[in-house]
Amino acid sequence: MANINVTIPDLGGASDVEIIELCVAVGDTVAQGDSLVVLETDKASMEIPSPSSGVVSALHMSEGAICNVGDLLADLQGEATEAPSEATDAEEAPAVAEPEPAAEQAAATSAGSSAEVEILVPDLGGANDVEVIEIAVAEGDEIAAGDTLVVVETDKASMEIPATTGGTLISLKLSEGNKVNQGDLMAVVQTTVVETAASTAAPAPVKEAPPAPTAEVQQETAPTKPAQTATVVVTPDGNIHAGPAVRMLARELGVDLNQVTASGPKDRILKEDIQTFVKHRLSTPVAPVGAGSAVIDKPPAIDFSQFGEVEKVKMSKIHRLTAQNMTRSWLNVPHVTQFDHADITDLEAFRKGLKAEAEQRGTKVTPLPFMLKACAMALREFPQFNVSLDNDGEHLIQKSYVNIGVAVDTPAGLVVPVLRDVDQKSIWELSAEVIAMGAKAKDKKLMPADMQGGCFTISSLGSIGGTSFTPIVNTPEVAILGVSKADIQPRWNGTEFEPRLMMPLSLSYDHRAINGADAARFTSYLAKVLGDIRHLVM
Ligand code: CAO
Repeated sequence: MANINVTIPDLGGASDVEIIELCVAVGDTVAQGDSLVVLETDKASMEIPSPSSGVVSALHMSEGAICNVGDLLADLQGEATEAPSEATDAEEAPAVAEPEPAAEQAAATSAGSSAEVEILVPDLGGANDVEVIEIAVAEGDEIAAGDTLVVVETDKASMEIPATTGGTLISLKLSEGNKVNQGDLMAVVQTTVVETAASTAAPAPVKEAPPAPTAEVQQETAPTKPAQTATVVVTPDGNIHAGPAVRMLARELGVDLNQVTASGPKDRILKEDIQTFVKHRLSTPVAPVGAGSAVIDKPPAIDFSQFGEVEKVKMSKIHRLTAQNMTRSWLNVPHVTQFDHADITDLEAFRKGLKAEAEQRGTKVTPLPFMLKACAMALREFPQFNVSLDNDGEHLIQKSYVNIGVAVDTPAGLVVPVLRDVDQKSIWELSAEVIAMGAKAKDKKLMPADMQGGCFTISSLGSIGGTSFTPIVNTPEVAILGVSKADIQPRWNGTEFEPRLMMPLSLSYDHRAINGADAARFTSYLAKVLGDIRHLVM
């Protein structure tokens, strides 16, 4: 049994590096290569592996401690894994696998003041046939010592293999997908050699394996060749633990690692975690801008054929667009619906009195043109309803024109043609336009311009039935009036109940733009105007 002092290895030039995780405790039995601690520089995290198997007899650092190369990290009681006779102390122990003499060829030649240096694959923590997943350089590149040449990936970790020397990369021997082993030739770098008497006299072959983070060992009895692992866990965003390959995949897919749930050991994000995240996102509608960060899961897919015969029917384009618009409005707009009734008894008497004249004019007057006219007046009276919210979240766009859309149900889907300058048009004009637009809509003749520029929408279900409903605001408008079927109801006139024709009004509004009191004033105003249409001429 030997007492092995484990010190902090070369950290790629980094100093004052923080220990972010202790992986062992005093008394733990560790195998060679087991992680002792995890360090984090501003660029990367790295695990410091145990150079030998044994029992941790002392830990000289705790989480949060700042360390530098050579600092004493831990004591191990164990067997030295290797005892090269030529090495006498840890300072001389190589940081990486010494090239085997058999593999050492005269691969480098001195060229006056330059030499070609072969860079070999270092010890990969015992892993064999490791895949190259990324080539970080190209032939002709000027590289510095420490620059990443390639990224390899074992089934446990990704590792960046850095250049051991700077210079011009004159030959790259690997490509993506290659399987590599320790000692394989990765690249040849032409580097400048500072000529010394020795180098001039006998230029030595240069063959280097890159130093990966490793634990150097100071051993009292015999030096131990350090184990090699290069589990580089890049963590620029705080406590995220993800290897370079995972990070690269995240970058390619535009995935924010902060949002990914890690399933690897010690909360490490794995490739599968990214894939799961992306799959989930693709199948989940993301709330549009303005709806905060809410993400709502789709209901699970169900095979309805298990319950009976079914047919899959394609939605029309209008139907699909309507679905999107409705979802967007529903998710963006804080909706409130204000209900009211308008007494249209007198209006209906007047309207019916127009029947003969309407026939003469070749048209028909329904309650809708009166609704349009009353809403146009209300929009003038309450201009806060004639706005859109600016996307900057800080402004309202106040409109001076009064264009009102009318929802029309067609076999192809719901469309909303817009009637322009409603405040300036007569009931006759509006009647003709409603009929014309309704016909155009049903004949699929509406042009995009016919459906743009609305300030407010009326959705009338009065010809069908119902007592009230909650229409969805037709964004970017901020309010919509739902009209239900007028019905005779008993109303107290002060001395008795009398039958009155009451039309239900359902005003949905965007509570970001309009407050409830204004909504109540708006519907009260509509009820007043529709209750006595002499107000329409005021
Ligand atoms: N209460 C009672 N009766 C009403 C009414 C109301 N609120 N609104 C309309 N009516 C009556 C009309 O007076 C007419 O009856 P008469 O012929 O006896 O006068 C009858 O219902 C049919 O009216 P209409 O639907 O032909 O005309 P309109 O002006 O009310 O509507 C338009 C025009 C284009 C909206 C219509 O053609 C249409 O498509 N209606 C379908 C309803 C619809 O799609 N609404 C959109 C809902 S989507 O959210």
